[in-house]
Amino acid sequence: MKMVFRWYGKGNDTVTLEQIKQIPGVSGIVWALHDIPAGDEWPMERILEVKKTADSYGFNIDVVESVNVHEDIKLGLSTRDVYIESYKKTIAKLAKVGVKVICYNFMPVFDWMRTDLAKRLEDGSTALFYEKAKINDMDPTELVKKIASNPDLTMPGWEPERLKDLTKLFQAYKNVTEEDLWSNLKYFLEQIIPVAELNDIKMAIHPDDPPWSVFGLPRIMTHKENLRRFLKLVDNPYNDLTLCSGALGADPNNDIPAMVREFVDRIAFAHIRNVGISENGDFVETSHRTCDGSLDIVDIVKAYHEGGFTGYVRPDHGRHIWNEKCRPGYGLYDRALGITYLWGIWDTLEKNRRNPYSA
Ligand code: CS2
Ligand code: MN
Repeated sequence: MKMVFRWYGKGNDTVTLEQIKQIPGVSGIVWALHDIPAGDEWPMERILEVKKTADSYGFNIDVVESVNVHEDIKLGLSTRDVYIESYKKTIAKLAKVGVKVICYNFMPVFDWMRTDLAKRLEDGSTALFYEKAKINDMDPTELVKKIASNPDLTMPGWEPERLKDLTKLFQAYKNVTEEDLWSNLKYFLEQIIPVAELNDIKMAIHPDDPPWSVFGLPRIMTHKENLRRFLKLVDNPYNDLTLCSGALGADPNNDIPAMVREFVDRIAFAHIRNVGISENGDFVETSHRTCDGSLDIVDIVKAYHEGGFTGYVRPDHGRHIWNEKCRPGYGLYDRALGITYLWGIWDTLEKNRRNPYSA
């Protein structure tokens, strides 16, 4: 496995490249041009800037997370072709700097959803938390009003332009069914995958987080049958998965180690983190340790190792520990601790006794 670390860019991240450099076994940064609106073509000079910075630290920039998909593509509007064309041009540009994987998602309107970004855990740290009833009972128009009156109310991953007119977006999705979303995703993939293949870049869709419909919006990347269906939409090795254990794992019916064993040859990018799931469906993010959450992280890493996984791995989110002030889920300390835990499991399986100081 190739360990990488998500970095939001200079001035946009509390974590520095110097700090990332000192985390054991990190070979690359996972990056994106987060200020470029979904649907716009990425400027080459900006891409080259990232390459230059990463090179100066000896990091690869093989994985982009994400080139976001414009809402019109998800909605299947006639305007989608313009955005698909610009997506193709961005793929070709990213290939020029050696990108190997592009992560994206096909969640309508929102990216990941939580109800509390700083839930206090018993050890005094805080973490991202989802209270199922709160979302199920929330009238989406209430949320729209809340966001409209409080522009700061956003979440990492929520693109500002999507939040600008939520009322219009909710309206647009009123009659969009899961089957509509499937056919719009197929249309997108049929256009994009040949370009990805030509540029030797794997497209790796991130599952829905949480893996169920929120506010009545359709969500389809939610469980193993849908992952099977997805891989068949365009059955091509460049049409791959970002298998996120924490996103899919929030549904206790999703057996993550079994999913890894089934899909490992079509997983280009692994997000490995743990979640603690309550009886009532709430979940809180925990340390990476198996014994701290509901997922068997040891068996998940074992499944990747058994499958001879050579793709990219990141520790996804971490708790906020030692009073670290950071982007929710994206502090330095707990993601670094998570990485050493993942390496510990992997090295044990590899019987990794390499001694760099031996003659
Ligand atoms: C990420 C997602 O922060 C996260 O949980 O895994 O926001 C992911 O970057 C997007 O859904 C992928 O496009
Ligand atoms: Mn993830």
